[in-house]
Amino acid sequence: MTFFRRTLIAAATVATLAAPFAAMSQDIKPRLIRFGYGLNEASNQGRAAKVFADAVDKASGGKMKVRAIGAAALGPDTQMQQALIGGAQEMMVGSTATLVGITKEMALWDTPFLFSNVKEADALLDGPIGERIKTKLQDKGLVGLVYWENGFRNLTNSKRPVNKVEDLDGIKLRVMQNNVFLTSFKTLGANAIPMAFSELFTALETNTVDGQENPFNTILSSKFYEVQKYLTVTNHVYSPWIVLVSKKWWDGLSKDEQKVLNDAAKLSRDYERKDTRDEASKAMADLTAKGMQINELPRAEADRMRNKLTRVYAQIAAEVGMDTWIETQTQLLKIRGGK
Ligand code: TK8
Repeated sequence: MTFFRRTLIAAATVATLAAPFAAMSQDIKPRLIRFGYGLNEASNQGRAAKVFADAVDKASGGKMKVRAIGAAALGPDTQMQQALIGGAQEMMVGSTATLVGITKEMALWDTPFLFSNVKEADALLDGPIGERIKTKLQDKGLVGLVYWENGFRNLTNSKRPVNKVEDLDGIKLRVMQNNVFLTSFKTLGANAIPMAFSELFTALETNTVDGQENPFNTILSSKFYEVQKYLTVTNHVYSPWIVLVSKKWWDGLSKDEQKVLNDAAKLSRDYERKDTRDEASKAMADLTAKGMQINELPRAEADRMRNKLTRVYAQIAAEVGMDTWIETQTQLLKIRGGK
């Protein structure tokens, strides 16, 4: 092959790759995407935000730049959601639980003990039900790209090990700003206090609250082991995170730019779930080494919790709609039967 031909082919390849962004080539400034999140940079959330940012940079040939901003520096989840709706911020990742005030169907994911393993979670979140609930956000000014894994939530506190439901009595427990969580933990006897995640460490440190509940990964990355002695493995609910875009801003993007974000989001999701699961599988040993006293909630006690929460299940079914509720149960039975 002559040098000339090779150069021509190379030039043609570059042209093809760059074609979607040809229209933008007059723009000197890349599109800046502020991507906010609540946890530290050194967390599963922070690592995946970086993977997302790198993927967007690469796929857009540097024409789209994601600035990942962690530690709730752009505000807690609920504040960022409003900034996205208003168009003052482009993207974020956060809990689906704090979105329920905007899109009530998100409450489905708050259902205690809904999933028994991550396979079930992936199937439901990435399947038609997860998609439909995500689409509902669009009426409210948000575009949901993908679900990331926050994880199965466990309980920590500074008072005592929780071996039975009654051990929760009177424990001042921070919960997310979400009615299902609030009602559930009140029903179980805790003194449940809704609070933004960004205020949680200080609240634990100053004993404004005695405890909280989050997945292993967050207990580690947010250093809750410094201010909490007891960890009870409850797996009481599987929490997703959702990657959100301001619809106002999204509607101004070209189809190719939207594709860059969609593809990078999927890539970040696959990375994030794997990373989270790897980290979670080692977390018990890590947290024990950090001095936490860990116990597992006996199965019979988990069943007692579930039974006490009957009213909460009815409340969720009403919020998400009976069709979706029944379809969810049907899907889960199918997955479980297929094992
Ligand atoms: C991080 C939160 C966190 C959530 C919570 O911003 O608030 O407890 O589990 O992951 O979204």
